[in-house]
Amino acid sequence: MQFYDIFNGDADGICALHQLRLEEPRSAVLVTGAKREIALVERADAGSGDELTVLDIAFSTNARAVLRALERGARCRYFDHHHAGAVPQHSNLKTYIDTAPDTCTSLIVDRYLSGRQRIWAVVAAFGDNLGDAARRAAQTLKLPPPEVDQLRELGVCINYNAYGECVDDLHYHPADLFGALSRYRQPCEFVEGEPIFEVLKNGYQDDLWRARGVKPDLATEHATLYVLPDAAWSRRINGPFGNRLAEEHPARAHAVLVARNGGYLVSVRAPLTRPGGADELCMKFTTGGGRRGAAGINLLPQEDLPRFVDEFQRQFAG
Ligand SMILES: [Mn+2]
Repeated sequence: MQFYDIFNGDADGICALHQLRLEEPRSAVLVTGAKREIALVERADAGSGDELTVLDIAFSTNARAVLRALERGARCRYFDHHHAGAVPQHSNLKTYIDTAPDTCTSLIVDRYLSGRQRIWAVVAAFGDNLGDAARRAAQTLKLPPPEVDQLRELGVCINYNAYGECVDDLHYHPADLFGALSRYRQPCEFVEGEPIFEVLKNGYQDDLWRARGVKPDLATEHATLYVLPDAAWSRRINGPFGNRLAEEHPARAHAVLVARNGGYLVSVRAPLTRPGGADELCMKFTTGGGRRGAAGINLLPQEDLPRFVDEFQRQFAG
């Protein structure tokens, strides 16, 4: 029998798994990738008696692979907060799915573990740009404000590492980042003692500085749109840049596009003050998906750009 830990390569996926493994240590085959690589369950060759733990990737994208694993006699626990589609009933499938805009997979795992590793859920919620939810969870831990700031910085840096077209764009393969993180019981030990943290922090600041130099292509009271050039740094920063803009202008929607293969990679952030509609907008395009507050399109064809700009403005007209 084999265990498979299948998780999104961002802060939420990594911290969700870390919480579970601190409580239930086990060695497992790790299946993960860049943030946009979400069809991960099909990469696990699960059979009879095997156990899959799936974290922070949309059920809708993985439903067929989950069903196939169940038919072969595997068991599956599924934790997520993305748009799920229809979820089948099966005695060997346990799902913990909550698509509320103020939760994330690590907060769902926090509930599952009755808060026993909550400090990592705080890191993850900051990583998913759920600042209010992160601070609410942090409050129950009675942490001093500088420590909360440190958790925020860690969440942002781990999340930043996951963006990119493929793992070649990333500073660290998410499986290796999880491996490094899994040696630390406390986030402050990782921040203070792990060289990887410095690398991510510096990379984030460099990439953000370059993005700050780009002028928006559209800037209205309700919606701002940027197009970044075709470069690895653009693909790493487009999502974190969107998060940062959302925090600076919480009543505004943001779209950050990256020129790519005759089209664009798209990252959309709904206004933080009205966190809805990002998934709805992106799902109007073939390769779009995500959650209500934050969503994306893997490849928006060049000819669809005017339609996207129209739909983006209409979705967040105020
Ligand atoms: Mn997430």
